Amino acid sequence: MYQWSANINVMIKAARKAGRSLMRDFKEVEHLQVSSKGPGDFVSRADLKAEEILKEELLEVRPNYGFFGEESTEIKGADPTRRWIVDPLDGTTNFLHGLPHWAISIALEHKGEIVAAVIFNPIGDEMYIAEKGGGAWLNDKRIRVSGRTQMIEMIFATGLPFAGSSDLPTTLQDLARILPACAGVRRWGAAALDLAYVAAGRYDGYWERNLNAWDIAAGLLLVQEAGGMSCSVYPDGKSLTDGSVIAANGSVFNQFVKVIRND
Ligand code: LIP
Repeated sequence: MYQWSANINVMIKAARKAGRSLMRDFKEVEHLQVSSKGPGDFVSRADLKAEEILKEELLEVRPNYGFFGEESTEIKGADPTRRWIVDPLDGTTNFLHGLPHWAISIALEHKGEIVAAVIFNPIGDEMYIAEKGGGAWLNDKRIRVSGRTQMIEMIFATGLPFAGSSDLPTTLQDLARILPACAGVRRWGAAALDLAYVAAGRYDGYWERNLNAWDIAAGLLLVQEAGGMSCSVYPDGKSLTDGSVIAANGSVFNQFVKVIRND
């Protein structure tokens, strides 16, 4: 097994601690579905609590690093070259509805590059880990992107716009091009896990637009370290800044990029 850096150990410990808190709250959410008030406020509090745990754990050990999380204002660190990029609860809508598909995502950025990544799915007790140059791992097993070569046999994941979002026509056009060319498209609702599944060879590829850096930072490194490729949906874009991603195994990557960009 690869010898992780101290940072990865810190990230794993933090993810497990936040995971225990979210698991306790997830059990409550089930009861709240039937209450007239619904679980909305409760889930917002669960999300905030998880981010507080992560912030405390990560900054206690690395007080000089910055912290950029979904739920709070960015903290600039004394070391401006390093920051944690954190999504305490990716797949919030799933969590809210009692659907067991959500995760904690933690990435470490150094000089603009992601160098360490942990994505934790507490329900399945799946800890995805990647470190630059150290490969990608699921618990103690090395993972790789899928070996499929024919697009028609492949399964892709994506996100679907919700609540009147303006990118619905673009998404429908994407689907019209990709669906006839592949074995299926899935929308499971947690971008971090979508990327982790590409890294683990479960999905052959994934694309989505309008995400945030915390949704994808850790997953991008996992895909890369698992032997996959990724880029922005936009020809001159950068995923971490424009929030779009196309990721896949190397055999289909160029073809997949062409389909999504409609080249
Ligand atoms: C969500 C993603 C989901 C995506 C949503 C949203 P959140 O993250 O993981 O797959 O389609 O746009 O960004 O809000 O649950 O952290």
